[in-house]
Amino acid sequence: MLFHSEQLLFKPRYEWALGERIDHPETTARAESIVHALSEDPLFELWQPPALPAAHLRGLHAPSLLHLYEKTVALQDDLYPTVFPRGDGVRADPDNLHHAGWWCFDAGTPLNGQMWSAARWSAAAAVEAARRISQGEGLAYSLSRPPGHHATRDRFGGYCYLNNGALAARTLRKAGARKVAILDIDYHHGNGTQSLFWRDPSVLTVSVHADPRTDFPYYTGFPEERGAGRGEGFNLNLCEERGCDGTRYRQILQEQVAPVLRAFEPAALILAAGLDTYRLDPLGKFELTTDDLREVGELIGSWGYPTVAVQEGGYHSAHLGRNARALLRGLRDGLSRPR
Ligand code: SP5
Ligand code: ZN
Repeated sequence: MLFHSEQLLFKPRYEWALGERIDHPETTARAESIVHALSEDPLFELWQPPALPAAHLRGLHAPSLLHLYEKTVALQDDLYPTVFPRGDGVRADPDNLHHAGWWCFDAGTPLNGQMWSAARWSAAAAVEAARRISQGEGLAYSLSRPPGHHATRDRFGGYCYLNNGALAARTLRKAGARKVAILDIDYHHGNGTQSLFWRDPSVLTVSVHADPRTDFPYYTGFPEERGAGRGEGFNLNLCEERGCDGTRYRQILQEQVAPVLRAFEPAALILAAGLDTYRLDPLGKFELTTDDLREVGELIGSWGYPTVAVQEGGYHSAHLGRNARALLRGLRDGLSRPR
């Protein structure tokens, strides 16, 4: 498990939900729950990643977005962008925090003085996990928090600031992997990851998620989004109705995801490991149990790809640790099973 304690210093306090101010779901208790559960398990060791040079981020994210993030370290309070310009002739200045709305796509993802350090360590953990896989390990887990799969090249949103899983994929590609697949099992569509590799045939992006007509991120995640240019056909969106249970979920993985991965033949897999498909999750409306998550892990592991598991969502803090442990134990068991 890769994790840095500075990731705990970022505490978003609230978000806006249909005019109501609610407690922010993306809490430090989430990470603490996972650290606690995995520390108790002798199978997992806790490692601190090396710091990530800013240059490493620039290949994936817009310099203007990173510049804005650097500005946020001076913030004394939470900043929620409120002005979102669009259209031609708009010039946004990343030195002016009043312009932050240019780089933002929702009202749930605040900026404050602690965000940038936490987000960078979160990304550093994912990059280090990927580096370990490129050196021959079979499974590495990054406790990335804040999460990443909603972050695009130049926009933050959905509690995400840097796209940790995409950075992991790029790390593997740079280390020589010709093809990498990202499988996103978070309850929500991985819109950021989709957009980052939209035209890239060397990174297959697959996301299994709730119907965007009723669930965040609302605008994307439909099956007809398949990539473009040379990347056409290398993005797959599988939508499932609310109420989806473990049996149905594994059926989708087995019947619709496994053959696509097998045909693509990736050198490694990035698993965007959201746990908000859990039946008690306050945001997700699927019905997976802890044991289902273990079986999901085992099934994915049984496909045999060296795997970087990167934490995404999952908001039932009290059960989050044991759910992460179930998924990871399943993955490990699946990977070690003879094929
Ligand atoms: C990484 C990740 O899982 N991000 C999810 C972001 C979802 N944000 C929108 C959530 C809408 C909140 N509705 C409040 C319902 C509380 N019962
Ligand atoms: Zn999610």
